[in-house]
Amino acid sequence: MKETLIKLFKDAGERYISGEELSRQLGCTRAAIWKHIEELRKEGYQFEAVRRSGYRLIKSPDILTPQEIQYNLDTERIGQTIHYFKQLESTQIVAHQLADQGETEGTIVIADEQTGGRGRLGRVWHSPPGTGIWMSLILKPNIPLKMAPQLTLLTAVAVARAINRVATDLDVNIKWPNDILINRKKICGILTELNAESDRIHYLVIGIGINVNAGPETFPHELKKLATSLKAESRRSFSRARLVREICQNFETLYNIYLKEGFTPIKHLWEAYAILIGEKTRIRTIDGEFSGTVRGIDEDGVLLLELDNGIIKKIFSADIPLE
Ligand code: BT5
Repeated sequence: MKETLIKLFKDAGERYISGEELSRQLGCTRAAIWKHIEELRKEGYQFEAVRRSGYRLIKSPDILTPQEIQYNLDTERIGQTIHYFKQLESTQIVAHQLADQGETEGTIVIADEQTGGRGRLGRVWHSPPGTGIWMSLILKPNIPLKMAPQLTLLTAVAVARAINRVATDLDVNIKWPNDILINRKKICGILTELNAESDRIHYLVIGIGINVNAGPETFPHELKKLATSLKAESRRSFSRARLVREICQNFETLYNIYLKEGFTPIKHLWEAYAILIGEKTRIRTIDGEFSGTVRGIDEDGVLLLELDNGIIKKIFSADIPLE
């Protein structure tokens, strides 16, 4: 009911909708409509009520409820089911539980705040309330296990393109394998986790964390130099729901291309956003530290580092510090 009400108001734009029209469209009494409008007001929706004309929606809150994200969402699978929580330990945990119970591909778990947001290797992901996007996407691709890291790169391209759609003036970069940067500071991190058996992937959970409306002063001390947000870079606020919608749409487009044509077209798109290519760097891996020049990625999405002795070393997983 609330969803339909919001859709009616959004579709009406500036136009007032009379109580009579609302009760006819929704098939309930005017008293019931009034009750729903009061509930929406409590969620932060602002209505203007004018005698004889009716109501119109003048402002929607910056919230991540399914009704906000799914308004005009043009996808077949991605984001068609959304589980929204005000607070969670980590959206990854809930997405794994749902996937274990057979939840369908494209389902999203999203939270306004995470109390135990996680990065790779048990690192902490700072996820305060009200300003960021903390979401996990369930996928069930029929691909060999070793291809799974390609989906991290695909996700990075989808997020970079989505950011470009809402903030056309910002220069977005991808740092292999899982960081999105603006002005060489981290705005988004991606965490790909999977459940697989021998070479069969049961499902993947792709976690996406984006700093959207956080003021730069709100980052903890250790992140101040490393992290940024869309607001800090552009001095304006963004609708988080719209950005999630853009991510869903861009992701679905790229994912369909990937499933049909493989990684090559995604690789080309990825390269257009990549930083560090041609730069000299030091890379930390579990086998030790290597220094050399980044030459790009291969057809599998593996990083190619030209060592100082000219040998090309394949890097499957690593951290690349930014100097
Ligand atoms: C990542 O790990 O970058 C993956 C982050 C994934 C977060 C999402 S949020 C939704 C979903 N649910 C979760 O629990 N997680 C996923 P990694 O490459 O290991 O980077 C972690 C490092 O990034 C930390 O050690 C910090 O240095 C830095 N960091 C932590 N919080 C940050 C933030 N909000 N913005 C920028 N950098 C941050």
